[in-house]
Amino acid sequence: YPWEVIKEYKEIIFSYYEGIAKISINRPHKRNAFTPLTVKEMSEAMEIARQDERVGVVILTGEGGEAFCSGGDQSVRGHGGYIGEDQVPRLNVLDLQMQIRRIPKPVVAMVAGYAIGGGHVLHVVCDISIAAENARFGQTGPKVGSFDGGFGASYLARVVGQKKAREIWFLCDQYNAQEALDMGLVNKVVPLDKLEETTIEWCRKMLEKSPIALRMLKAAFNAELDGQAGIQQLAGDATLLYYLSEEAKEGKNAFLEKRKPDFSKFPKFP
Ligand code: 1HA
Repeated sequence: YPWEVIKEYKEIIFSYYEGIAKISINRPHKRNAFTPLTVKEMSEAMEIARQDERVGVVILTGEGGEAFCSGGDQSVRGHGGYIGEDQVPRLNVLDLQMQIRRIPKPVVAMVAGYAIGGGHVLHVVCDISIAAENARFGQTGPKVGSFDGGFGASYLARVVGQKKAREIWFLCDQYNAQEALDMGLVNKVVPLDKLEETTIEWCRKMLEKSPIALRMLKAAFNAELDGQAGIQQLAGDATLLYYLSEEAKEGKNAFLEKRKPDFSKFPKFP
């Protein structure tokens, strides 16, 4: 596929093709483990994808076919977080998880090889996960001295159930693609050489649908789980729709024209 680079980065590849933005971690020598810079670049790309009106769907993936992402780069893990050039310890992947959840467009994890640790959590928070047959899933926190008790625990439990989520975290075993499919952790498993083709096919099916309907559904799925913050997102979308109406425009116009608003002509639906 003729992906065109949207912006050049050091540790990711950010590209565009027919309504789809692809954010791909480019550290295959480290099984696509992320540093603070990788995450910063992914965050910026996600924001660009959000603002870009051409983009209807985002694919999150990793280069090389051997790993989606193996989590935080343990070689830069320091005192209180992962340390970048500025020497400041960070857990900035948590902000990226929030962005994936908040962006009002579907985000699809395209998983080849390992999705492990913080890399596993990244695919978990995506809306859809498509796995290659070589995909392997698992958490490692309790083995390497870490844990993600946020979406990594609570949302994982919503996806696979409480018993399975506790097993995944407490035992730190790895699961193959078929096992992941069986527990509802991924949507589909395909041969590695069909992974991108299938993912694009799924993206195209979503791109043919009403963007506002998809947006409202994503907000609604989140709202049930995210409490006040989830309702804020859904309510914001309700305001967006209201701003499109003549009724809302009458309020604004009356203010600008320094007159009393006349809402009498608008229906009072049962
Ligand atoms: O838990 C959190 C957080 C929680 C709250 C808030 C923020 C968080 C942020 C991050 C995280 C975490 O991600 S903790 C979990 C960190 N990740 C791991 O424990 C996975 C470590 N990697 C592995 O277990 C394995 O490498 C693997 C199962 C993914 C692949 O195994 P394989 O195919 O045998 O390859 P391997 O030889 O181990 O790896 C290839 C190279 O990549 C090795 O380097 P080399 O010896 O060639 O120099 C290996 O060291 C490197 N590598 C792989 N994963 C990582 C890594 N280097 C640093 N960090 C890694 N995560």
